[in-house]
Amino acid sequence: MVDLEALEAEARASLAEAGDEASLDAWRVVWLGRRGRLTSVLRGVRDLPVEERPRVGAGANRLKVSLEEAVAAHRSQLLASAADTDAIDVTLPGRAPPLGSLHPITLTRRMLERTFRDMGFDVVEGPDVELEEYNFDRLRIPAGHPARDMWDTIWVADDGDSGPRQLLRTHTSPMQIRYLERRSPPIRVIVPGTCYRYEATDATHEWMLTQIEGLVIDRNLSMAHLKGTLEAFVRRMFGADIETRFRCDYFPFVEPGAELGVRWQGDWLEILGCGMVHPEIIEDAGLDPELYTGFAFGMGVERVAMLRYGVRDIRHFYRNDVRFLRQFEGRR
Ligand code: FA5
Repeated sequence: MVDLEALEAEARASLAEAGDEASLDAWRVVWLGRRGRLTSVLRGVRDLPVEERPRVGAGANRLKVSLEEAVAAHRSQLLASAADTDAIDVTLPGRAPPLGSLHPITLTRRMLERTFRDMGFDVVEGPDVELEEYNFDRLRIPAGHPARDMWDTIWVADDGDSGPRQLLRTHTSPMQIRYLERRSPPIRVIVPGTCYRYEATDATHEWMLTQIEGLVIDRNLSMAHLKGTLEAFVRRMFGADIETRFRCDYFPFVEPGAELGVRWQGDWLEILGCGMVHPEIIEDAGLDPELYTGFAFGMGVERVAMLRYGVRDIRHFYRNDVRFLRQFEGRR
C-alpha cells in the first residue's frame, strides 16, 4: 500500500530545511529526479493491483505538480531574501553625488551686489534684448553718431516690419533711462546684467560680458561723491593697498566722464567707465537739472573677477573647461 500523504509530509518537511540553491537542487534530485522517490512511485504504478492503480497514479501525479510548485516558490523566496541583504551593506562608505558649484562670475557678481547693498544701493535687473532707443538714442547717441562705434552691436533680426529696432544690449546703461522713468530721487541703484558686443576677443575682451550699472541721483551731488563712492567700493573689494588710476574718458551720457583702472600684472586694467549724469538726461526724466545732479558708472564684472582670482585671460570664464571651473568649488 502506497501512503501518499506520509510521502508528501516528508517531502515538504525536507524542502523547508533547504536554505540555499545547492540544497534545493539536491532536494529536487531526491524527490523529483529520474530516480527520485516520487518518480519511483509513479513508475511502480503498473506493478500495483489493478484496483489501486487509478488512486495512486492520479494522487502521485497531483503530488508531483504540487511539489514542483512548492520548490519553485521556495526558490524565489530564497532569491528575494538574498537580494534584500545585498541591497543594503551598511558597512560600505557612502557614494557622494557629484555637486556642481557656482560659476566664478556668479560668485563675483554676488559679492559685488553684497558690497553695494552694504553701501545702501538697491538692486534691479533689466532686459537683455533692448530697444535701439534705450541703448543709444536716449543716451544721447543718435544714429550716425561716431560714439556708436564704441559699442559694436548685435542686432536682433528685423523681419522687414517698420517697428522699433531691437538689439542685444551692449551695456547696462539703458537701465538708467528705464529706472528714471519709474522712480524719482533720491535714487541709489545698481543693475547687474549680461551685455553683448560684436567684438574680437582677446585676453581682456569677451563678446559676452557682465556689467554692473550704478546710478545715483539726488540734490547737490558732485564729482567728489562719485570719486569717494568708487574709492570706498574699491577698498572694500580689494583692500586698502590697491593702486587705482582715475582718468578722463568720454561717454555721451555723462559730463564729465572718467574711467577707473586698477594695477594688474604691472599694467593698468580698466574696470569701469563713469561720470556725472548729463543734465539733458536729468531734464528728459522730468527733473530740474539745476536742483538734481547725479553720477553713474558701468563696471565690468569679468574684469573684477580676473583681479580677484588672478585669472590672466578673460576667455577662460566661458570656455566651460571643468579643470578651470573646479577651482571654484566650495566658494561662496
Ligand atoms: C560702457 O559700457 C558704459 N556704459 C559705462 C558707463 C556707465 C560710463 C555709466 C559712464 C556712465 P565701456 O564700454 O568702457 O563703457 O565698458 C565698461 C566696462 O565694461 C569696462 O571698463 C570693462 O571693465 C568692461 N568691458 C567693456 N567691454 C568689455 C569686453 N569686451 N569684455 C569684457 N569686459 C568689458
